[in-house]
Amino acid sequence: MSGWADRLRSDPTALRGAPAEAMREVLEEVAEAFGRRPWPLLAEIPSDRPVQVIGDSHGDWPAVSAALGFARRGPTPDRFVGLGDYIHRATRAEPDPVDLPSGSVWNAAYLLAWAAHDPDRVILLRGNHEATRQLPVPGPTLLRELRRIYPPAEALELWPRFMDLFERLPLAGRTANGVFLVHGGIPPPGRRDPAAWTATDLPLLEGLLWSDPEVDYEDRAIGFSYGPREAEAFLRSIGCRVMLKGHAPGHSGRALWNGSVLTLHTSDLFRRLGDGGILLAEIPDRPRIESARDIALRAWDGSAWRPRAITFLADRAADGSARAAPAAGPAGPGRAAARRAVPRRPVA
Ligand SMILES: [Mn+2]
Repeated sequence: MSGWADRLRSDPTALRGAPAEAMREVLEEVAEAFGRRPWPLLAEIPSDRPVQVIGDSHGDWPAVSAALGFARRGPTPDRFVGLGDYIHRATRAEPDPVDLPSGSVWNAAYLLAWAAHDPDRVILLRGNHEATRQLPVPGPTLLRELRRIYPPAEALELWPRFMDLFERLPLAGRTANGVFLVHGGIPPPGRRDPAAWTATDLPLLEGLLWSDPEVDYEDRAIGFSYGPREAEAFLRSIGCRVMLKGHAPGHSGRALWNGSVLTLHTSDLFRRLGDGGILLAEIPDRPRIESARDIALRAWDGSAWRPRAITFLADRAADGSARAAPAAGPAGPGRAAARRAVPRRPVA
């Protein structure tokens, strides 16, 4: 045991300059830990302490390590949940990671090392980018990023080791106080009972990892759209009132449907979308979470996590654009407005 995983947990770039053998050692340790204690498809997360949640990070290890540092700042660390998409900084406009070379590699290795070391407190959910061998994503970059660090044969040998580990991560999470945590959306009809979920069900993966709220739905050619009534019915069926998700960045930092869905992104790549910022959400340790109004949002300013107000959107205006909910508490007219039927677009 040469301790690479220990070093990595205190510094995401600790393996920079080390041979591929060091990364292999870390990934083997993670695989052993996951084997000793396999992750369920739905991670059940106790609410005896706050839960800090990050959205899509896409290789932004400085933001991720700052978030995990915040979660672990006290003598009793908070729980920490990642909503997926730790790798691939590619967008169609930016095929190569520029600011953080090989950021996907360091971000993934750092988070995996933590999840293996402290599975009660560090829980990584799968994003669509971690399921790319089941449902391909456009422009993946993990292998290219590995090749920048390691000789080609070593990179090609490490790549499937990363993917094997990602494919063992939970598809979603549920806190005891009623928050559903997932990368994209709700399961498609016929798959709404988590007890019947299976690891190889591609429509289930598509629903959870690729879907978007109808207001964010775009022609990805994969995934489903869902509306407020479907989302609320699913959440109630599993004992939840609120969903925290990543994936579609258009409403990052904003709560849809009067506080039932909150979207988060935790990456420099998306900091200008939605209400902007590199975000961290805190689910408090109270008995029940009724709305995103119960959740504390913070944004990273480069040195600290600053409190950030959440924008609450109710439903769609007649022109299809989202509009702000009237300012009201959970019992006010904003809540009633969210329960009205809204015009729906057919499921794609
Ligand atoms: Mn995604």
